[in-house]
Amino acid sequence: MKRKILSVLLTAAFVAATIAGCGGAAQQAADTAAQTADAAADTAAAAEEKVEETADAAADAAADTAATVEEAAEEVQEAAGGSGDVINVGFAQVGHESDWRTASTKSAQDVFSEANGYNLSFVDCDNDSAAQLEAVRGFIEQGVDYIIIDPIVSTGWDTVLTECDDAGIPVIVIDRTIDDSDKYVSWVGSDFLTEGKAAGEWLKAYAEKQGIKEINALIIQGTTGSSAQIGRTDGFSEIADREGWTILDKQTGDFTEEGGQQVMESYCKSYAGKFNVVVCENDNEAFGAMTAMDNAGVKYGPGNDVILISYDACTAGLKEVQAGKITADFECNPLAAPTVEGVIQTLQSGGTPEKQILVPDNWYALPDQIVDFSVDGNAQKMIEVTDEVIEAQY
Ligand code: GZL
Repeated sequence: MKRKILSVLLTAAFVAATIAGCGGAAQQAADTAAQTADAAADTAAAAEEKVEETADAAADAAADTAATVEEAAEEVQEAAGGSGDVINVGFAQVGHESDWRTASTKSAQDVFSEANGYNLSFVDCDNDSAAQLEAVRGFIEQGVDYIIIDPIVSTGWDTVLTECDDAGIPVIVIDRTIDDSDKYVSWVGSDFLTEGKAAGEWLKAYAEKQGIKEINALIIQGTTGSSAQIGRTDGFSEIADREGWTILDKQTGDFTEEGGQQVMESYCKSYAGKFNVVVCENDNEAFGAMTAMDNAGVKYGPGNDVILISYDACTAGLKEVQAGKITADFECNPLAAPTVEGVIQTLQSGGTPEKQILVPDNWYALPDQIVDFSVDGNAQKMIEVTDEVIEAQY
């Protein structure tokens, strides 16, 4: 618009000069005015172009600045351990070794979902302790809000938990325990020692009912050094020692079906005809032991030579109880994620959660194998395995 006004004024000047003075001097003046008008118009055009270029450059610079500011804001939020409403959770899971583990992982993924307001960083540590420590350090670098750990083994944790503490990231331990550090907010899980004692006290009562005088037991242990293995072995051994039973051997099957089968194949060779009880520290090991005993012609289950005891009581395990293969199954409940979420919500609202939160377990058998027994003076209730119970199991 300015350019247009300027052009009109200069043209008017040129015309005025022409009218005012015809002749040589006048012509010169007119020429000069025309040249001036052209130069002014060029200057105006150049000025406008410069203004437009400057405006464009300023707009670009402003856009760049805005982007930089947004990025910086996101980084600040990340550094503060999360952006906005979403709660960032890192979960270092043991692995994928058993039906129990599958249920535990699904429970966590269902609870810490995007729909529930979480961003879950999940690492399957494949039963590798070094990988698990690395996963936790990765969560620290990510700047998550909370770290959940199901510790493969119960020691070697204090250094990395100190790093979490220094980073201001609360740690919640789920399922297995950490025994060499207390730098975590809460532990949510089962009482493995009680599980072992329950299996022992049940066997004592069941053997009495069946008129079995001598117990010669073989144990297929879980992952060596895991609190689940330690608790179950110690609990059962405490009753065995008290009752004068013989534990012929204890070897780890690493909580896997393959491990259970390998150990049982060796047992069937080394202790042929000498054992009447097999204790598997989880159902997947029991499935493997069943295959090995089938192949070796060993009869197990109610009414047969060998009593087969198992832990976890997953759906597939209860089906084997119902089929008369596993004689009694001692549950370890994997569905602790909702309780862990409760711990996180308590922390979010500035509260202090309990340090230890026990998840209840149940014991399962068929009617003829259900007997009354107590653990540490507490009467125990056994649940009859039925289609409905199996349907409702994890
Ligand atoms: C027990 C859990 C054990 C299960 C196994 O709480 O850590 O690990 O008993 C699993 O099935 O592999």
